[in-house]
Amino acid sequence: MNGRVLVIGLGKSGLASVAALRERGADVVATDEKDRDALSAAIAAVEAHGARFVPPQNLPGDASLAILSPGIPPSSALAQRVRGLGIPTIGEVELAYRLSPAPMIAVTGTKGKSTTTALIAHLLRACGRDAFAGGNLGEPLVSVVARARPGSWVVAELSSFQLETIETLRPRISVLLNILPDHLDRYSSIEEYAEAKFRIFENQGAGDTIVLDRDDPRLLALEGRFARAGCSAQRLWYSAREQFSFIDRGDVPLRGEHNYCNAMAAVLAAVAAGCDPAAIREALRSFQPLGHRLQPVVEIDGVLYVDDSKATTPAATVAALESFTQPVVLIAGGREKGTELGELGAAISRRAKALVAIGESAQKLRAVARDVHGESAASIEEAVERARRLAAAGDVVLLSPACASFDMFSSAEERGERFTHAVHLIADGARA
Ligand code: UMA
Repeated sequence: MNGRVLVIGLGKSGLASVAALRERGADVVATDEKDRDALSAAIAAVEAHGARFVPPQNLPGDASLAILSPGIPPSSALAQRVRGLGIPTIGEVELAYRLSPAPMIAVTGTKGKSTTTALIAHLLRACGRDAFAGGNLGEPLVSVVARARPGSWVVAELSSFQLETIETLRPRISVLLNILPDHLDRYSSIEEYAEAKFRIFENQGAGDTIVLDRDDPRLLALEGRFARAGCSAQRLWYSAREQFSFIDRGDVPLRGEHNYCNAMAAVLAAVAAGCDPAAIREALRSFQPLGHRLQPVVEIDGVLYVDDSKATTPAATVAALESFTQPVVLIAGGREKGTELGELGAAISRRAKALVAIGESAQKLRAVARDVHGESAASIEEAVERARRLAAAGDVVLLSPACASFDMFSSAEERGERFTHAVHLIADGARA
């Protein structure tokens, strides 16, 4: 790659872009708005790749391309300044697409993206294909595509943030699972958020496939739009209310109706990729759920502890609550993202016997769930202890926060690990 490239943001996405661009011989300059002291490890990594760090006030005017990290909105002052210098700006996933030797299956939606992405990759591999999964899921897409070959499939989880900065990205197969309120701290409305997600289809055409949930009214309404735009990509619709020809509910090794929907989407994507339906059905049974998603931890004194730390939206927690028939002691709360809590409050009242609230949103959650017994805890360890006292044999203690983790933890994974650790300490005490 010729010329100078500016990488903006030095988290996972930015550092992976620096590495990929340097491997292709680009002259790379990188910047980040964090305090320089907090950036020492990132700057060392940039320099180890033979690239150079510049503070955001010293941007190079001569860069021919800029790569924006998903956490930095294109409307931010920094991104605007870069465009003001006349530097064309794309996101890391657009860069990954341009560098990829393999066709892409892209998955978006508000909830279920990671499970569906991992499931598609699992189904393809079990059917003898070479598949690599990544993107919003964790490993940056630009690193994933470096391992792919022309005969492979790249299975990409794409967030609305990542889709805001695509240009030519054209999935061979796209999957849109659902649109529910999320990230309303970045978007002015759910419509604006939905439009970012709909960009997944914008370059698709003849020979491509679009997989969608017919039960989501925002998605069903897209059919009119596709028809008006003369979209020639094939559409495959699924519905939990209709007969599905490839699998039964009993074939899905994951809890909850929402996971049946994720499985139907994944199966259709695998069928579109040319896998044999009988082999897909067989492969589905051996899928291992991803961590921190309705993951059973251990049973103590007849109480099942479940880690659903990756539920970072109210809708995800509602789905989690609805996947149990037993009484639930719910641990929830954290940093809100501007979403409505009304429906969650109703689901807690319907399904939970008690709520232990944590983090910045603790008071607000207790207020919307005032019909059930509520307590607040200052740490996840205290929350586990309170939940243990509130639960009786036959109950479930469920960590399903409905919020982001960043008020108390560095990530949703760390929150889940701290929960799991606290639960194991209780289990050890119970055995002693
Ligand atoms: N930064 C700035 N200015 C800003 C914001 C951030 O300079 O205005 C800098 C920060 O100082 C930091 C860097 O940018 O050094 C962080 O970049 P980032 O926020 O894009 O985070 P990454 O570590 O690169 O992780 C990103 C995704 N993060 C976001 O979209 C916020 C990860 O998704 C993704 O896994 C990773 O790339 C690899 O693809 C996380 C996420 O929360 C899990 N996603 C949202 C979600 O799932 O709801 C969309």
